[in-house]
Amino acid sequence: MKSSGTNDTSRRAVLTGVGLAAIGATLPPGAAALAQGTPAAKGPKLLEMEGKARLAVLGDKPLVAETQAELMDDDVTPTDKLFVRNNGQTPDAAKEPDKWSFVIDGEVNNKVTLTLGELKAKFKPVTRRMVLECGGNGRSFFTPQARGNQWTNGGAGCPEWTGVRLGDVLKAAGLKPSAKFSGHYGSDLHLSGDASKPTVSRGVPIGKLMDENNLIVFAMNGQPLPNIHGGPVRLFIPGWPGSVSAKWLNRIWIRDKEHDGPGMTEFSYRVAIKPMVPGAKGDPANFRILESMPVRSIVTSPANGTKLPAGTKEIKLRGAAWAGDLLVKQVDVSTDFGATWTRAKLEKPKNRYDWQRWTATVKLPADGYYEIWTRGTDAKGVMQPHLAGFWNPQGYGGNAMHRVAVLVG
Ligand SMILES: Nc1nc2c(c(=O)[nH]1)N[C@H]1C(S)=C(S)[C@@H](COP(=O)(O)O)O[C@H]1N2
Ligand SMILES: [Mo]
Repeated sequence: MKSSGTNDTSRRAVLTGVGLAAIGATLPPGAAALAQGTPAAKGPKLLEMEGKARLAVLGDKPLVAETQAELMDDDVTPTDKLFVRNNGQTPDAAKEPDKWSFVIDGEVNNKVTLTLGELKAKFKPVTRRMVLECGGNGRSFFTPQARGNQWTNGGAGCPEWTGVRLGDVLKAAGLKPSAKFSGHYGSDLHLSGDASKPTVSRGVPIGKLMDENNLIVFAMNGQPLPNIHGGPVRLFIPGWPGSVSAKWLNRIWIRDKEHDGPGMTEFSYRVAIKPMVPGAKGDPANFRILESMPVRSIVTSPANGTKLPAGTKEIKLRGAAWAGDLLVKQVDVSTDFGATWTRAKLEKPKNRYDWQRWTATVKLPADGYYEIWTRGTDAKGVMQPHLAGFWNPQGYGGNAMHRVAVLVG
């Protein structure tokens, strides 16, 4: 496992001293087309926000910024490196966080209103390292282009979340037998400025809602949850699209039927039941809700575009892998475009829903251009495909193998 000691930092500085732009300059146009570190290649706008690293901005209004793969090299994602995905306007930071309140209503025996202060006083805190992943992660790999933010693999991160178990709070409210689904609401203003419109409101079936890993979160990496990540209070439901994890939480509505808030209908967070023709319009009747996220493995070191000294004969790789509700069983890497594969050393997760770090050492027989490919296989034996398949209008499930280019000499 990687530690953040000085050796590591200096080693990385050497490896990433020259970026993809430099490799691009030495290659004919299009030659690096298979590699996926698109941010550097496209020269993205970088985020400038206090408390955040220079993430790649995918959109301004609403603010969406993804984490470059090489910034996902820490075992625990530092707060400044976690991606940002807003659907509406960013609210102002709460002045008195402990007075922040939310309600649980609908199909419950007792409607519950709790302030953050009460939540901390009445329920046992839990801390767990868990992956948050945007439902659209990997969308940019679809052909033809799917609608929405063009995420590469950077709509994911694995910080340490502290909160109380959602199930404990729901037990206090008492679910009625009619409880079937949840609807989550946050206090961020809709992009249009219309206060009567919820920005996004998604939910999950009661079975998933009661999972003991779900938290009502008030701290990240040991610090109060930052405003940009939904502080003072957000929901965190791991394994499923990040959009169910409402930021600035103010209401959990327990419903007697599937929730129909913005983000639940038509093609939103839905995938085709019967495979559709890429680029076709699609019929909403052919779609089901995307639940567990698919398996994904990424190379976090070296960075895409790394130039290595002439004569370099082998390279140490590091990465991460995760698979929604499932464990990752295996990670393999290739340096010859998938002709041969080497099994990586895969760590166990610290707790359920943690990502799994991996390492591997591969040989580079001669100077020249290489691509490092990685592919994960989940506990059910399902592997990442070479390309993003099962096209759908809004581009969910784009979990093509990750590929980074390196140039020796
Ligand atoms: N209230 C509210 N909650 C929200 C969102 C939002 O726009 N508003 N975005 C969702 C989406 S799509 C994702 S992927 C995650 C992103 O969380 P982050 O910005 O902390 O990374 O928050 C989810 N919760
Ligand atoms: Mo998302």
